[in-house]
Formats: sequence, C-alpha cells, structure tokens
Amino acid sequence: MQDTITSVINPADEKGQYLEGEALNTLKKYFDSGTVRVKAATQISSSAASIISETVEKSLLYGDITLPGGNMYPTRRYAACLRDLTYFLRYATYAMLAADSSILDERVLNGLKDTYSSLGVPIEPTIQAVQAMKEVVTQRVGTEAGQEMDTYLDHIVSGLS
Ligand code: CYC
Repeated sequence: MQDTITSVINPADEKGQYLEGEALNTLKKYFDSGTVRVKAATQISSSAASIISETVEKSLLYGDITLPGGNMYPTRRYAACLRDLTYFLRYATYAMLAADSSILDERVLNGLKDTYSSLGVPIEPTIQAVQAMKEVVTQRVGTEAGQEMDTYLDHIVSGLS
C-alpha cells in the first residue's frame, strides 16, 4: 500500500534530493485536508452499518435481484453482497485517509472482476450499488469529504467496468 507521503518522498529519495516545489505543494494540500479526512473516517466508521443498509435500500432491495433466480437470493448470497459492500466502504475509507488508491487495487480489485464473472455476480447492479453508496456517504460526511470518497468509490467502479 502507498499513501500520499510515500508517493512523494520515494521518488525524491531515489534521486537523492530534498522535496521541493510541486512535491511540497502536494504534501501541504494533503496535510491541510487531514482534519477533514479523519473526521469523515470517524463519521463513516460510526455509521457504517446504516450506510450499507441505506445503500442497499436505494439500489438493490426492490428489484428482481433479491427474488428467487436473482444473484442476491437466497440469504447466503444476500449476506455475501452486504459483506462485499462493507469491504468497498472500508477500503475506500482507507484510501481516502491515505489519499491514494493503491490499497484498492491491491486488496479489493485484484482479480475481483474474474471472481464475479465466474460466480455470476452481475457487474451492473454492483456498480449501481456503489453509485448509491456515493450519495449516501456524501449525505453523512458533507460535500468536501464526499467528493474525496467519490474519487475512491469511482475507482472501484472503474476497476469493475
Ligand atoms: C462472492 N465476493 C464473493 C466472493 C469474493 C467476493 C471473493 C467469492 C467467495 C465468497 O462467496 O465469499 C469479494 N472478497 C471479496 C472482496 C474482497 C474479498 C471484494 C476484498 C476484501 O476478500 N451479488 C449481487 C450484488 C452484489 C453481489 C449486486 C453485491 C453488491 O447480486 C455480491 N459476491 C456477491 C455475491 C457473492 C459474492 C452474491 C456470492 C456468489 C455465490 O457464491 O454464488
């Protein structure tokens, strides 16, 4: 996993140079937004269960997907879907804190599309659920932190597309 600090310091170290200009600016922006990021992570972790249930209600609950023949039926698959959404939320929150998406590539997206395809987990409804999660999260954390979370939830969408 990388974060903004290592992604700025590592290349400078390779060249044996101090940080300057653009690199210091990137770090300054990251530190300036630190309080917003930590506050959002606190809000998300304290309401994660309700974020997930509202997300499912908005995107998946009232379609055929939860009925016999749908991929969220029976309860075992329904539970697997909720669990996957909690993974997405938790890892997007880590990425938002680090301001770096590499943790999503390494721990969530690596091989996920193939796994979904071999199990018949439909991609389109999964993406709709992540889109709904963006709205629900923004309602909880506000516009500024919501935009940050959008970046990483969008990264999940791109990784599944
Ligand atoms: C299954 N989701 C799986 C599986 C994996 C993941 C590996 C197969 C093994 C299992 O059932 O546990 C995903 N595992 C992960 C991820 C990580 C991991 C992301 C990283 C931390 O370790 N079905 C739908 C919905 C969608 C859904 C649209 C929810 C958004 O229709 C999800 N995922 C879903 C379902 C299964 C699944 C239903 C079970 C499929 C089956 O066994 O038939």
